[in-house]
This record gives sequence, structure tokens and C-alpha cells, in this order.
Amino acid sequence: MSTADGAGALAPLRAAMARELTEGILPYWLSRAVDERHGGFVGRIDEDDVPHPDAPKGAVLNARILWTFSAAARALGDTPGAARYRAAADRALRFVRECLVDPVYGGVYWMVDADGAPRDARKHVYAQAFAIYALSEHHRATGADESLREAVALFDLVERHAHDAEHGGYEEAFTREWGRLDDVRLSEVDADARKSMNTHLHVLEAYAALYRVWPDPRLRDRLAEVVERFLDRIVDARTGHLRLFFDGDWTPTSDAVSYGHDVEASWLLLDAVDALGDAALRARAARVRGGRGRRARRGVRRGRGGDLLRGRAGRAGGHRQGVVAAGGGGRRVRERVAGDRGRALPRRRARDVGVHGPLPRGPRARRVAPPRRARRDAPPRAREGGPVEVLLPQRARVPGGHGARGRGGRGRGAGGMSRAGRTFRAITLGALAGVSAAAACAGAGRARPADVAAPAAPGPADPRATAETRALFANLRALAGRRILFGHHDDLAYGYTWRNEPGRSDVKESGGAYPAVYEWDLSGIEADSAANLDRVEFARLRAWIAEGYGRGSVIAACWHVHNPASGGNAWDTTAAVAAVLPGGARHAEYRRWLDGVAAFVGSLRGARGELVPVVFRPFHEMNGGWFWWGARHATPEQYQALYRFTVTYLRDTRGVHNLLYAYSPDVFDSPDAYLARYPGDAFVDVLGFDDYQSVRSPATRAVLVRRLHDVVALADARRKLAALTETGVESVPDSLWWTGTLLPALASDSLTRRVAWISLWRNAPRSAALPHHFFAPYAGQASAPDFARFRRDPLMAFEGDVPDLYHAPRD
Ligand code: BMA
Repeated sequence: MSTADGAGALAPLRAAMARELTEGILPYWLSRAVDERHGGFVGRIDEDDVPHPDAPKGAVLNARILWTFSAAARALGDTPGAARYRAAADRALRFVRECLVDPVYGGVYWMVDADGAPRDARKHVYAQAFAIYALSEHHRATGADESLREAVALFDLVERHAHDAEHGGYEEAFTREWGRLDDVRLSEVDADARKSMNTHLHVLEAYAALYRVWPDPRLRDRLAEVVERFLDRIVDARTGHLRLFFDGDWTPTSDAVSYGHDVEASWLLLDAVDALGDAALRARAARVRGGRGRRARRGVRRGRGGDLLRGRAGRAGGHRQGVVAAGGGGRRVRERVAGDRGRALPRRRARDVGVHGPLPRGPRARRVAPPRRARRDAPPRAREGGPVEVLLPQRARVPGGHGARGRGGRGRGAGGMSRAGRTFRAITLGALAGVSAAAACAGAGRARPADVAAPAAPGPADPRATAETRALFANLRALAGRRILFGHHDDLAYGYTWRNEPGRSDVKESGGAYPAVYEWDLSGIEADSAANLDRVEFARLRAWIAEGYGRGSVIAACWHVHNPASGGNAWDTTAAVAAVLPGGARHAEYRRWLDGVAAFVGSLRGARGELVPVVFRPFHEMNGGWFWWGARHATPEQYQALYRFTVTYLRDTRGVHNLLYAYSPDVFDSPDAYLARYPGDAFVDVLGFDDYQSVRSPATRAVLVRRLHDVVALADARRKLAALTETGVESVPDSLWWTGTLLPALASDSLTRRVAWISLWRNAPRSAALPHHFFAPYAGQASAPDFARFRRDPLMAFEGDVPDLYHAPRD
């Protein structure tokens, strides 16, 4: 059948479905399901169509709503009402983002209370998959970068915690902290198995959707792996059905059959191989589909009508299998649940398996009353694979969903829909993914690999930056949202009790790993000094920089440059800015100082002789008054001129191309204040800030979070990097400061997590003048155990936790 024929034959079906969607289904959810009181959407609507605003809200339901309205906004963008779909998608997104995403450990919770407080904070891979799917669709529909970043962050978490490197595929579920969980079932009807078809089916769906908007090579590999596991493990070559539950090594543990999943998998597999654009895999998947399609037809009950969705009870201990029939032409929904070894369990009312998610576990679920009046229009469970699913009754008139309206009068439900229409509405919400792609949009709009848009790759402010410098910028951008690099000033040169001892690092000795960012100070390079103001010798510094870079870490440098007018130090605030600008009395001298900087950074080489990229952070804390370039000693225009001249001279005159440039004010109260002295996008790669104030205790966490938000948002809007370039509490007196104060702020939400790195100030060797001037712990310091915990947090990256930053990301 050619595409044209197919589209032609399906045209009436498509038109009818579009009508159902725009006149029935979507308006129904907009008018009945919005939770005005708590935000988001209500967790449950019962069989009498009464919303229950106090019902808990599941990740799967909310992700489905997000997906649905995003997909509607995309597919129906030019139709009346499209703005409402977008608004509903954004509403769902807000709820997912603010209530379901765990701000501390990442990932979506399984279930929250009506008002959004966590209720069941476990991390089911199944739920992560639904969220990835929905966020990817939201990005595809709206272009919002943030949704894509959130989807990628979830992908990253699933890969980090759930992927089985040995046998392929994914573990089922974890604790809130992504630790081991003994009972990984989604609900009591599922077997407690290490791996399940259902989770992999939705990972397949999610990864295919994400791959369409984010064609990342690692994602591609994993999507292909899931397809392979379907073809070689999940599909039973003998029967053509899907196997449902497995041990960790993919040994099947159940022989139950799920006809609904057989059907669902047939198109999800094809959708995934289409996204991959792999012809050989597609041919294999298509063969599988043919077999299963025939088998699945056995699930259709003739006679009294209706479709049987789930097959006989599995023999595997503990797995209970529901049977649903929409009998008598769809008049009644009956459910029978077979327990262990086929023992019959009490019937359940359709409303007890309503839209709010899985059944409660334990005896309560077994004591529910038998159905009083089960109805064919009971909503399906929000997630597939539960004990009850309702499929289109055989005689529900798909194209005639409207024709069925008013039949006998009793069919009218909310929104003027017939019961048949409402059944269809509920089904369509649950299965819109498949319906819209496979039928409603037959022949039109099926995405091909060529449709995949690669995210634009912005570069550093220096268009001639070396390959390693460009790679560093791109890789740090790509890492944002997934990992925050940990940095420490002067880390390899000295610590609280030592100086110049090869291999030592207070960070490593207290936390267990070297930092991933080393910041140094070029002060004194301008005066041709042998050492900087903190006695770090430049000859040694060159070697430490090579050492840190050789370990794959990031090298940064601030510059407490002397006062060019007075010859005093950086804290000598004698007026000097005007003097160093072109035409000023000290300008020639300042150029010579920059020559010193250029010579030093030009001497920094890696093992292959390549230039080491350095994040240069001159003239920091310019909004404070303590440095000669500070707020009270230069106008904004003078400061900008100083910064721009510095970049232009190094980059364009001296041909230095291994620098990224960081702008980093001290604490600030608003984006405008932050930008007051910003030199411009053409001169800056990193939007940083120094903050020693809001980090002191959890009491000011909101202030730190606000600053992180502002800097991340400003950096993202400019496609730059964001960083907390200096921070810490001198002598870390709070032994739980790392995970009690700093980490919760950094992990607060998807924006704070986009900070590329944080850098702690130095651990000055103990002396009479500086008896406790340290900001990172040393071995034995009171906060060291907590720092080690902080170091192990998946959000934080120390040496060894970062991918290769110095080679361009593969495309
Ligand atoms: C300050 C202190 C000083 C140091 C200066 C430059 O914050 O740490 O001891 O000399 O920075 O690094």
C-alpha cells in the first residue's frame, strides 16, 4: 500500500479523530482536570465524572498530560484553541518541574500529594521515561531549551544509575537517593522482577523522542541497545508475544502475555528504528511486528464484543494478571484479577483504578468492594501495565464518535460527549502517542532522521580559539545541568599544613579526589616576578597547570594585578583605570604587562605540545570598592573599556587563542546590577560571580539560589557558561556545610544545576598572620567527612568524573 493510498484510506478516520481530539478530548481535560486550587491537574476523576482535587498526583499521569498538550500544540498549532493547548502544556510543565522533579537528588518522584509535596519519592525508571518523553515533546513543540535540558538531565540520571553495563537494559527502580530498592514493583499487580518489558517499552518510547530533538551519540547507542533487547530478549521468537518479566541477566521469569503491550510495542519499535534511521534494524523490527500483530488478534474477543487486553495469569509467583473485557458492545467493563497460582481475587470497581495511578499496595487493595455498576466509559489507568486497561470497545464507532452522541440520551457526559465518546477520549489520552503517529497523521508528519535538528553549537568569544579551547567551551556547555565541576584555588601549590609537596592536595586528602577545576593567580606576572603575591612560583605554576590539565581538569586564572598608577598592589585604589586606557599615561606600561600575560599563557603546553586552555578572569569583583578597578574607582564605561582593551589586545594583537574570558562581579541583587559593568558578549565566555555571603548558612539559601538563577539565565540567554567563581566559608566551621548548605542550593532546581563550576577559595598555609584562612577542608578537618559525601554526590564532578573536555563533542 503506497503512502498516498494509505493516507487516502485513512483520511475519514483521521478527520474523525481530529474532531474527537479538538472538540471532545482536549476540551474535556481543559475544562475538568485543571486543578485551580493547587496548580497542575487533579489526580483523579471518578466514574461519575467528579474531579477529586485532593487525590495524589502521579508522575506518569502528569507526564502524559504534558506530552498530550505539547503534542496537541505541535500538531494543531494553526487551529483555533492552539494557544490553550500550549498554555496547558506549560501548566503541566510547571507542575512537573516544580513538584515532581526532585531538587536534591534529581529524577521525578513517583507520586506527590495534591499540593505537590512528595508522597512516594522513589525513582522508577518507568516514570523517568515518561518524563523524558514528555519533556522532549514539549521542547519539540515549543523550542524551549529548558525542557530539552531537563530531558537530557533525566537521561543522564537513568544512564548513570539504572543502566546495566553487563547485560544491557535497565534496572527497575531506586530509592529517592538512587540507592538500592528491595521491592521494585510499580504496583502490586507486577512481579518483583529485576527487569520488565514495560519499563523498557517506555524507555524505548522516551529515548526515540529525545533522539529526535537531541541526536547525541551516546543516546543513539542506548536506543539501539533497547531495540536490540526487544528483538533478542523481550520478543518471544516462538510465540511472537512479548515476555513481561526478567531476571537481571534477561532470563524470563513469567509466561504471562499482555496483548495491549504487544500492539503498543509493534509501533513503538518501528518508531524507534525510524528515529535511528537504521535500515537493517528496521527490517528486523518489521518482521517482529508482523508476527506479533497476528498473535495479538487472538486477544480480540468475538461474540459479546470487546477486546481482551491482558492474557492468562502468569505462573510466576506473585504476578497477578488482570483481565478486562468491554463486553456487550461496550456496555460493561468487567474485571477479574487472578492472583498467585490463578486464585481469583475480588473484583474491583472501575473507579478504584482511576486515573490517579497505581493501586495502593497491600491488603487494602484486596478488600475493595465488587463493582456496583461498572461502566464501559471508566477511564483507563494512567499507566499501562496495570490490572485494568480499557481498549476501544469493538463497536465503539471511531469515525462515528460524534455520530454516537445523543444515542438514547443516556450517553451524554461532561462536555456533551457520549459515553462511547468519553471512552474514546480516555483511550486517546493514554494512547495519543501511537494514534497520532500511526493513524491520525498517517502519511503526514512522520519524522525522519533528516528532520532531526541538531542543537546549535555556539562558540567562544574568540572565533580563532584553539581546538582544545573551543572543545572546552562546548563540552562545559553540554555538561551544564548534569554536573557541576568542583574547583579549588591554588590547590596543588599548598595546603593548610604544607607547601610545594608533589602530589598533595587538601581537596584530595579530605574528599578523596583532586578537583576538576584549578584556579590560579597571575598577579606578579606583570612585574616579571618569580612568584605571585601568594608565593606561588611561576616556574612551578607552569608545571602544576600542566599536571591539572593532564588529568583532564579545567585551568582558570584570576589576576590580582598591581596598581599601574602607583605600583601598589591590587588593593591600592589610587586612580588608575583612565591611565591605562589608550591615550593614558600608563597605557604603554599596561601593554607590556599584557605581553607578560601573553607570554605566560603561551608557554602552557600539554603533552602533545598543544596550548593549555585557560579561563582568564581579570578584573573580578568590579562592583566592590576594594580593587583599583572597582566600582568607586572607575565608571562603568571605563571599566568596560579596560576589559575590552585587555581582551582585544591579548586576542587580536598578541594572537593569544587559548583563553576563555570570565566576567565575575561580587554579590549582586538583580540582573541589571549584575550587568552594570558587563563588557559585552563579544568579550566574555563565562558569566561568573563571587559570593562569600549567601553561602554562610542555609538561612540565606534563597539569596544564593536567586543569584545562581540570575547568572544561569543571563548566561543561557547569551549561550555562555555560568560559574560560581569564588565561594566558601573561612575555616568551614559548620561540619555539615557541604551537604547542608552548599549542595542543597546548587541542587535546588534545573537552573541552579546549570552552573558549570564552583571554585572554593584557597587554603592558605597556617601562619601567625593567617591562622585559619582555608576554605576547603584538609584531612582531619571537622567538615572533611561531609565533604567526602559532597564529593560523592552525583551532581558534583571532581577529577575523574568529567568526560574528555578537550576534544570536540562527537556529532
Ligand atoms: C585574599 C586572601 C589573601 C590573598 C589574596 C590574593 O582573599 O586570600 O590572603 O593574598 O586573596 O590571593
